[in-house]
Amino acid sequence: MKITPESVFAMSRRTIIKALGVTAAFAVVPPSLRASGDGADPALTAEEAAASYNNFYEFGFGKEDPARTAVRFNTDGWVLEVGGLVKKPLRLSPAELEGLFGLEERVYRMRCVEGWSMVIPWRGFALGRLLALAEPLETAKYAGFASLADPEQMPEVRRRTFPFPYLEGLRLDEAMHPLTILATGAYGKALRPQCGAPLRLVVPWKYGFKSIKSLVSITLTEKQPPTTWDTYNPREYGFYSNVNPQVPHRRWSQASERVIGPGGLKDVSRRPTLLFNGYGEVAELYRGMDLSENY
Ligand SMILES: Nc1nc2c(c(=O)[nH]1)N[C@H]1C(S)=C(S)[C@@H](COP(=O)(O)O)O[C@H]1N2
Ligand SMILES: [Mo]
Repeated sequence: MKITPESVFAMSRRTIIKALGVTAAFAVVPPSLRASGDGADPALTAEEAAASYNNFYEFGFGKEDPARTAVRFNTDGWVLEVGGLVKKPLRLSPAELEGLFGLEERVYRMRCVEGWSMVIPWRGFALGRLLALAEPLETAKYAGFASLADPEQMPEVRRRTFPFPYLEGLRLDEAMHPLTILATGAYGKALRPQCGAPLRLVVPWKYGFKSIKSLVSITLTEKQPPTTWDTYNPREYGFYSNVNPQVPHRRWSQASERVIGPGGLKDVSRRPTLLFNGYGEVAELYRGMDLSENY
């Protein structure tokens, strides 16, 4: 069904869920999952800014490149593979995923390791529900994620300027955490190419680079999977990459951030960065771990 983007925000949450044809059982989101983490209802980043200031290296290294070079990104016939240490390997299209799991709106803050942040209304479902369907084996401890690397469609993949495919990884308990979602939309409509169409990961308590775009595979493993940034520069980018104001990047402080607000790229205000990006409920995942050692 079609949703008019402009009318979506005029609707109540309940109406949105009805309009999306999502059953009530799927639609119930505990307040802690909707809230910004510190209780305040955050002001959404202007949609235009979220769609024109992007990191998506496959489509260029400049912030404005992906919006331009990804316009004709063709995602027809897309299949997400779930495999590795699972009882039931899966191959599902984005439409099949939406049919299986429904869609909920999640307003999350996104904090880039570079020091800027946005507040984005995603539309998606908990990754844990998909992983449960695949039935992880006892031996599975991690999930590895890979983006599409199509030289025909992605200029930097064609030029081989960076180690593509872009890879990411999570510990299995992080991947199963209810805050971790796969998004097929944002701002009430399907994801734009530059934002990771047709399907991306969103892990709101970690730096933005963990939220891998244009996802084609999820592989459960026993050992920690290689990730693009940790392989490329392990001193600066760790496997965990939890947002943490007390653990500086090697070249800059992470104590505060520039929030891109409702007025877009001209509406930027500085605020203190919060531990786990404000999503304190994930702290239990790291009990007993030294967060500056495991950065
Ligand atoms: N495949 C892929 N995924 C990616 C990236 C990328 O270059 N390639 N950039 C990451 C970084 S650094 C950030 S901050 C977010 C940006 O998401 P946005 O452009 O939707 O704001 O995507 C992440 N996912
Ligand atoms: Mo980022």
